[in-house]
Amino acid sequence: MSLTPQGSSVKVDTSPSAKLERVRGLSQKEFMERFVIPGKPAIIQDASSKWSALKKWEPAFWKQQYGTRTTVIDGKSYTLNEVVDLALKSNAEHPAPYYRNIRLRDEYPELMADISPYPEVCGPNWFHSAAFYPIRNKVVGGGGHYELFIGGEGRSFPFLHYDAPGAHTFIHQIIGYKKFILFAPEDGQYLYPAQGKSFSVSRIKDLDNITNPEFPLYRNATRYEDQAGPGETLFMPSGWWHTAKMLSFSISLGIDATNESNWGKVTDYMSKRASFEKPLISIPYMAAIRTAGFAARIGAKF
Ligand SMILES: O=C(O)CCC(=O)C(=O)O
Ligand SMILES: [Fe+2]
Repeated sequence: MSLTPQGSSVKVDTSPSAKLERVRGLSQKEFMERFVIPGKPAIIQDASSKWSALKKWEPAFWKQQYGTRTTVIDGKSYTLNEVVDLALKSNAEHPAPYYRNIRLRDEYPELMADISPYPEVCGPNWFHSAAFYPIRNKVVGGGGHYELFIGGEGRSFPFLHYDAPGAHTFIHQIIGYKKFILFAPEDGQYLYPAQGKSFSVSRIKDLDNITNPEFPLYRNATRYEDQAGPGETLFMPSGWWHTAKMLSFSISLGIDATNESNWGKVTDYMSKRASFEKPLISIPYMAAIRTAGFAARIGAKF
């Protein structure tokens, strides 16, 4: 019999994780009413299931087309050949470097055709309105960029967080399988957010090994856990805490979105960040963002 010494690392006992609702065949209006406005996450099974990327973006494609291209991941330089080969060999004991948050339109503009048409059910996105283009890169987190992720089995996204700038996020799974772990915004109080400008990042580093003395409130949080495969899209409403872990070689594409349903949350997030990062110019900065939002709203159908 083994006794656990007082105050040592006792794993937090969590109840089984809840699953997400899976949907297909919904119009933009139906999806808005059932998920976006109530702020409910879901897995959409048919949003991007016809993209040519699903057949084309195999490992061999990346190696043939871009193998000699170099990139820096966590301070170390790799060729795309290495990124792909390491991701193919990756496992939980030796997880590969994660090529992540790569802006597709900037780095691989010719591949935009492979993710077209962008699904209507994932819109509207005010970040894509002409009103936002002049200031888009000034918005915290970029605002509406198509971001590419290539990684391997056993590798996790490095931290639990909710997305800047307080936007909704769609993660389209293109190749392989990815597990997502989510918590509702109101459970943020149990997730130990960092102080200061990193308020949307949790101090919990390893969700599979949470210890009670360090994070006692975690046991009160409801953990949602689900996975997406090729052609499936995770919808995460504004403010949902999350992280991800790859279950195989994986390629996905993420994008953040704002519209009438979450514009207030986006401006709250940006003004909170600005109060830490740009205290001297936060008033004109927010005025520019609110003006862009106002202009985007005019002419938006939702
Ligand atoms: O798919 C993933 O690895 C999670 C990505 C993510 O949460 C992010 O880029 O903010
Ligand atoms: Fe995220």
